[in-house]
Amino acid sequence: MVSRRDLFTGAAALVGAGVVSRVGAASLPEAVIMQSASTQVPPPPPNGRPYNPVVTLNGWSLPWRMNNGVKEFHLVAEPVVREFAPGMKANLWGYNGASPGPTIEVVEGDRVRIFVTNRLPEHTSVHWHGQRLPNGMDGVAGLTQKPIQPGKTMVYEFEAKRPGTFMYHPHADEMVQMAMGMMGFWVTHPKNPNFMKVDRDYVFLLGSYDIEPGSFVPKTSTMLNFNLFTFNSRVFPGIDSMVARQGERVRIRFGNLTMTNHPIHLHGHEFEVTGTDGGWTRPESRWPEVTVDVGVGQMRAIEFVASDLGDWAFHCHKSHHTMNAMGHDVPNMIGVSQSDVAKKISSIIPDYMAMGSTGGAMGEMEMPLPENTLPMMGGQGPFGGVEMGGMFTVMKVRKEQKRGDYSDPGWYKHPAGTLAYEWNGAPPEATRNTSAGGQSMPAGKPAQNVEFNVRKPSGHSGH
Ligand SMILES: [Cu+2]
Repeated sequence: MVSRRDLFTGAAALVGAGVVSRVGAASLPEAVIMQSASTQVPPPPPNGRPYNPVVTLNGWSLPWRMNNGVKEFHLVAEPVVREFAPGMKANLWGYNGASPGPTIEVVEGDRVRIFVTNRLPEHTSVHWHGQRLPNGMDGVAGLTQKPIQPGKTMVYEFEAKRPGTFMYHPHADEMVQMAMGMMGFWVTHPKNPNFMKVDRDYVFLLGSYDIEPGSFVPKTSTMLNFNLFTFNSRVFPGIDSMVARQGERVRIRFGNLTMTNHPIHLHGHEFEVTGTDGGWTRPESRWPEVTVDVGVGQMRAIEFVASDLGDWAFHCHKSHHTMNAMGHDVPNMIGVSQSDVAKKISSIIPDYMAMGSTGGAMGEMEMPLPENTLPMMGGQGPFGGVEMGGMFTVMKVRKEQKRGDYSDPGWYKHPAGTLAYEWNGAPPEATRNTSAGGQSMPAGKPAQNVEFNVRKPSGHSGH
């Protein structure tokens, strides 16, 4: 995993690798750009009202300046290069050097002024998803404002009325601009920093891209056949782990700006949905879950007590969403002996790749990959290949993790007697059920006389 966590200390003084200051016109707040794709833990707020900052997974929070009581931010819409995981970079559009853009953190009741400079080759706008604001600040090009032309800066100004979780994204050429990665997170903290206080508060956006292996730019007309599913435009093993000290209360907030729903699943703990993009849920309306489905355009905040030590998987439960770019058009050859068929086909179709005849085990397939793509699954865990990529990361709960420490503690060391183990007795006689409707395949006799279908999936239609 990546180890990092550089800090910056607010708008005035910037320290840390990856943060570059770009001074604009004198009247504009400094536009800070981010060049790193690793998680940047924000410091306590340097001015304004106090709050407990969120931690953006593989992202960062945008510094601001105070100007006569108004919190001023400067967003720059621009082309960016985003590393999805080591070995693959994409040319996206984003804000201030990264996609997703920086998280904007304000406090309930703050007067907020956001300068948006457009450095894209086409016009844009910014919609502040979920906010109560004057209609003319809602950012829908053509409906509530003129679009922001290339090279121009427009100013949005409103009071952050409702505490909670929000997103921002363009409402101008949406299909292209969102497929290119233009989106960001917004958190309005409650006035009272003790309201629904948690020990750790993680945020990220769910994303999807269609980037052909070997190419660098997403296809923007794709509606269903996406091949990269991301947490904050990173894919496992490029996604940082989340960490918690045992017993801490953890909140994780995620917003969905993809074209489909994502059932997000946490192992080893039950959680409750405590917030949506419409606000905090009432305590009497909550129930325990281990998976929550996040619809398109929705946001969910979940909370749980990190009670159990370990490395707990946290992922989208659609198995195609925990695969990376390759392999979405792979024929199913389970049960078929392929000894040298694959080689012959490869000489005709260079990028041909078949699933193993005993199942997937794609994490262990060694296929030559085109430049700039990722194996379908690729991360190494302490016990071998983790056969997932995409929307997958790990929630690491440790006794010794210090409060406020977000550094990766490494892999969990399982105490004696708490790890699945091999049974070493004699192999059992197989029980065969020959009653109507059930018949086992004879052992050791693959395929012959057995009819099978090789079906080539056409993509993700219908997911
Ligand atoms: Cu998903």
